[in-house]
Amino acid sequence: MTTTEFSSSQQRIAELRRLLDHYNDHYYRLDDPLIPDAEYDQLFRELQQLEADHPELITRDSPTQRVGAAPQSGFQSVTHALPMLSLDNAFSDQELRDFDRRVSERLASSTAIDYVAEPKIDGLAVTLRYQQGELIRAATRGDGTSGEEVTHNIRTLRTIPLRLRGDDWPALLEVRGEVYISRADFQRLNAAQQRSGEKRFANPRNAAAGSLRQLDPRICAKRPLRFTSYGIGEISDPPPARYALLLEQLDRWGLPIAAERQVVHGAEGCIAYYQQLAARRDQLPYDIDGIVYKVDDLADQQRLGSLSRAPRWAIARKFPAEEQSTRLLAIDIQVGRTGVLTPVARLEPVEVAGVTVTNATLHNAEEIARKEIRVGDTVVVRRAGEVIPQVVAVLHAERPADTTRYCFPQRCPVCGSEVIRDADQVALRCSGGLVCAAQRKEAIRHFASRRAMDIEGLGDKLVEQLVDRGLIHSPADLFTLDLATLAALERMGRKSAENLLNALQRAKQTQLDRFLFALGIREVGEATAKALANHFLTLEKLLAADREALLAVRDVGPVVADHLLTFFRQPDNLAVISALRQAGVEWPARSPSTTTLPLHGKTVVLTGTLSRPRSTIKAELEAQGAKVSGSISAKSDYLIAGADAGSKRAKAEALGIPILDEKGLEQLLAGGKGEPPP
Ligand code: 9MJ
Repeated sequence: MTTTEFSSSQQRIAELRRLLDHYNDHYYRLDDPLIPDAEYDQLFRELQQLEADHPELITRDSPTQRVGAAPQSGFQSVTHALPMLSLDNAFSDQELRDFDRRVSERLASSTAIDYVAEPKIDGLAVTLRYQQGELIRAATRGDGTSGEEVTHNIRTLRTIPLRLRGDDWPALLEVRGEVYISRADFQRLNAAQQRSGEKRFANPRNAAAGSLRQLDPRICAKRPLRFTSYGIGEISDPPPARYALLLEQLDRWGLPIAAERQVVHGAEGCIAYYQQLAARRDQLPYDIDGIVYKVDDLADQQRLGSLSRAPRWAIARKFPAEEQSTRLLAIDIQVGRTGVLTPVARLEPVEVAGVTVTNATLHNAEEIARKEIRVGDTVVVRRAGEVIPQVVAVLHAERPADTTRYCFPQRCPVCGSEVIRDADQVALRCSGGLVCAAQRKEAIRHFASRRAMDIEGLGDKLVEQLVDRGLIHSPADLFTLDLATLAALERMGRKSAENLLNALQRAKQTQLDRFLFALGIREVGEATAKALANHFLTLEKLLAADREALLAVRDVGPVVADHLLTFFRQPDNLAVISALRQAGVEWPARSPSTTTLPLHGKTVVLTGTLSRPRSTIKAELEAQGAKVSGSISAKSDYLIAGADAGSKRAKAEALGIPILDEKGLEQLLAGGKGEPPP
């Protein structure tokens, strides 16, 4: 080795130590991770390798010689009677086989070694000291030699017994395991943090660590911490002969153990277990970052012994990291089928859990603001299981100087229409409706669907082709297609083209309610479309209706009324409707006399001051088939009399016509809403 090579190794070692110390401090002490764990692991391994190549450069303060953070002031330091070891990692099946071979060789074993395989829970290692069966002290792992006393907080964990069950426990027992938060509890905790205006936690591990670090046990008591046992420290009696039996013993004493643990044989047994658990990883109630394999025979564990940092009898097989960091190159806006604008991160390609990721969802404008995401940032991307990759955090320390806050577009990037915010929803939406290219395909599919215009033979693929080739822009354009154009499309013969044209021809004869449903107005389903058609009878009357008139329709509340107004206010939507009618789309006239509406044939007169506008009440009565007349006569069926009713009331009384107050009116209308009288 040349002196230049040596000095460059020396420099890199110094740099790695500085970086790792910095990241460690943020991760452990500040609960503010700066890089994903996988990246940390990678740097750590690089340092380990360099130090292995240059043992003369190892110093006592190297991160490889001191895992974890030093105890802080405010907590009592506890020196562990037996060191709390960490685990060596295997990142591939081969590294696992190498581990198994080393174990076999050291034990001079001719048969497959038995291991206990268990999930590697991503939490916080602690040790619990039981004397005469009573929990007397709990401490965090710290640097493995000494940690912090957290008895006051650990006592608040309901999964940890304050007194061991049974009476066969040793006088002194130290139990080791992991404190963690389940995924579901974590979601609830973060939602609560947000509601009370407090900082959300980056992940369950950090939430667990932050909780144990509380000086006030009342705070920790409110955190959903759990515990699982995976070993022992000091013990006054000899333990069982096998690790699997030890776990069962701990279980009997009332300590939680992992349900997924399993005895496996040899390296191949280990690998089979890995594959099986990796497939179930997303269904587990807690985050795991790998699998731990431990030699089952405790006497063999003794014989194998430990290195300074980790035992020779155990190894952690790490899963491919679900999180990686990469650069955010741009934020694009995707327009979904209902017009919802979804920001999508364009990323510098990065491999996450075995797949190259170039895009990730940013959910919505609020999420971008909450996470303070900017174009140019280095972001943490997470891809768990089949879930779409997500940007989970920004590494603020790596933000370039020239970035600016992201501004969400105020106009649809596809059609230029105004972007609107849903009432009490976070989604931003393009108001372009039928004319927005991105919404067009979906709108046309919906328009053609069986319960809408029922255009047979107009499948998804065909709509796709027609829109992509610019042959149709709106549902109205469907009716302008000709045989030559259709027959020239992919997978379209002359016969299918003819069939489609016939189907289009047939579809022109429709019903008003089907037509309204086919327009795809938000929240106007079949039932609402029918109610609108029955109420207004003609499209013209519906188009002319103001908010109040719309609210008079049964089934129409403020939200639907606003959707209708927004839709019919768009000139482009009106142009599409007009073009459809020009093309010959028509429906039979709907008239109250031809329907079997509940108040059909009844004449009602209104008088006096009513609590709602007369026009509204009139519309409601008419919607149910009643005729509303201005003057009382022998032919009148009801007089609805409000306050200060004058001569009409007197006349009705004289003629013996039923007089209803507003309550009576409501009953009349309510009665009419049910099935028509026989
Ligand atoms: C976790 N984190 O689940 C160990 N661990 O054993 C399990 N950690 C461990 N075992 C010895 N299951 C040192 C650490």
